[in-house]
Amino acid sequence: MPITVTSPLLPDLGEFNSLLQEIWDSKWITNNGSFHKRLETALAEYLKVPYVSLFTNGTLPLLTALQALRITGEVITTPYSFVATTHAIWWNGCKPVFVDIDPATGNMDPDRIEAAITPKTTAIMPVHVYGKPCDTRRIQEIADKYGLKVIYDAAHAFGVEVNGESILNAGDMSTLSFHATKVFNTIEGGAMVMHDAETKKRIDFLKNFGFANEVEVVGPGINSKMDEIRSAYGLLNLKQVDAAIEARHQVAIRYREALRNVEGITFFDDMPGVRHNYSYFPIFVDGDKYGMTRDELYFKMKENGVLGRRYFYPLISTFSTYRGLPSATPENLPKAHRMADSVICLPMHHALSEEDVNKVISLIIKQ
Ligand code: T4K
Repeated sequence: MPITVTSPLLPDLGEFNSLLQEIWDSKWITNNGSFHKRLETALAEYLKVPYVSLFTNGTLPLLTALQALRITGEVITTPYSFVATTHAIWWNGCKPVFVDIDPATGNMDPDRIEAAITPKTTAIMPVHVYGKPCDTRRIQEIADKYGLKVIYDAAHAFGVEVNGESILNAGDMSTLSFHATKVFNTIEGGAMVMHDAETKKRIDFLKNFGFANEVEVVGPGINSKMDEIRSAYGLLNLKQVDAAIEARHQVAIRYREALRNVEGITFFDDMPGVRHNYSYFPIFVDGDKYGMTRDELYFKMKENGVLGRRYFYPLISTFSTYRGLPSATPENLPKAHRMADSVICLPMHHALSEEDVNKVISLIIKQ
């Protein structure tokens, strides 16, 4: 069996079956049913945020956030992410403006934001990449100075806290992905986090075609409601997510111990005051020092049944839709290119055995 980059956290099948029985008995399978409501409440409590609105995946809340805030013109974002971040900007008819990253975190470099602002800029869409918190205070200061909205793509940042406070409370809205490959999954799924009841109401309208009631449509909504089956599945997974995060933490500790002194291999350490979720474990390969290029190591691991992934290579700014944008040039994004060209995300999930972890390590250590 290959060792894959991740493996989904699955609820107990017996418990899931009894919730399915409840759903079957109720004959209410979607459209804001009781499991949907229960999961929203449970997640708000777990994540320490005021309001959560569930979605069918992590892409649609990004689209909906831009729509809800009536974002137009240009949106400043990072090229170092999964392509969904930039697609959401494009689908709203806005122009993505890429700024380079800070290599210390992989996140958008706040020092580069002001130079990218033009009279057409209306929002900033940063990503807490790999669940590492952005410098939310600095980003907010810039946003306030120029009157911009901030929407965080927090797809990787489930449960991440800074000094005891959820990172999801930063900005105007944050979005989450509950895809099978994420720390917390509902198979497919996602959510938006917002600060007040009025916004939650509006988002709930927008994810249901814009319907405020049977006869009134208050905006160009979409259909992106999570169904009852996935909501029930999510309720069960929520009970075991802390244990899963702790299991991931132990894997991170082991990787760090073993790889710390390997010439040409670097990785991130935990940040002070941060509750991390260990969603990914990226390493960065310096080919000259390590003696093998990133791709040589990547394919060697693959041939030996260790399926790491080069998240996030290629950079979003190099894809055909975006590469013609003025901000997409490699000269504008040297640090993002360097990171994309050196990264391998090692297998990281709750169910990795000691043997699996040792195999990954030995493939990196023994050239
Ligand atoms: N913003 C950011 C920053 C994101 O990273 C993402 C998604 C989004 C927004 C959008 O959220 P969603 O709309 O997806 O909810 C995966 C995921 O599909 C995607 O959700 C994720 N980011 C992205 C980083 O990675 P792939 O194409 O790498 O997944 P795949 O199918 O190759 O799976 C990777 C490994 O996981 C497999 O080798 C084995 C394991 N796996 C996967 C699945 C689907 C399983 O063991 N079981 C499974 O069912 O994209």
